[in-house]
Amino acid sequence: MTADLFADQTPAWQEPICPGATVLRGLALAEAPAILSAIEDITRRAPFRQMDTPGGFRMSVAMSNCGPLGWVSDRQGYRYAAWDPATGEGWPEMPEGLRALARHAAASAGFAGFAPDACLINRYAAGARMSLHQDRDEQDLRAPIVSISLGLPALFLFGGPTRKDPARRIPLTHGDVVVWGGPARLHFHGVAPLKAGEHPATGPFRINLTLRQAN
Ligand code: MD3
Ligand code: FE
Repeated sequence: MTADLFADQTPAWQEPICPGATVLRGLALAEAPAILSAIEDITRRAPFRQMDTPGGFRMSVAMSNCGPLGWVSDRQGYRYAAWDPATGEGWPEMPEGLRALARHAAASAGFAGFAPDACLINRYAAGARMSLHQDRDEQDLRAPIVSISLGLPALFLFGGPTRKDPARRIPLTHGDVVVWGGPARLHFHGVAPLKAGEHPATGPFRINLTLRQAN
């Protein structure tokens, strides 16, 4: 008998973090050049900008969006909007390859039928960070969020359901994809200040895309 030794194991490139959260190491590596060139087109039409928080702070991360909806923040609050407040135009289209990659990643992590309508594009320069927060601006919290990391490495901080839960530090590097859903969907998370560096694909930046089902 030749039992499949690996039949009920997760492949090595899939790292479960906790129920609902899985790192898919390097899943976006092959598509990274196409994604980065799409981001250049997108951000010519919807330029990276540092948004203001409702509390009056300017975010250190620069952001843009593609897809039918985009995440925006200003003194009025956080929300998804169909128009870029900086230009009054609709957000650029979500590239089909990006949508398909996110759908495939979600399915690999156990979330079939993922249909993102929003893609937030975060750009970190040296020192930029994201403090611990929850993502709760989306209508249906049963849908996961798929994140794609490109360029300089970062330490991702992954906490629990309350702000005081200890945060694990998870290194995310060029090409890593993470799927966050189910019981992990409302966990607190953030990104430690980016270390200065130079990456062949992105120069002095880290780029993170989060694909979401916002509506
Ligand atoms: C865990 N972005 O844009 S992506 C964000 O690297 C955000 O730019 C980070 O947090 C970044 O909101 C982290 C990973 C991520 C995204 C959503 C999550 C982790 C998550 C939702 C729930 C739990
Ligand atoms: Fe988040």
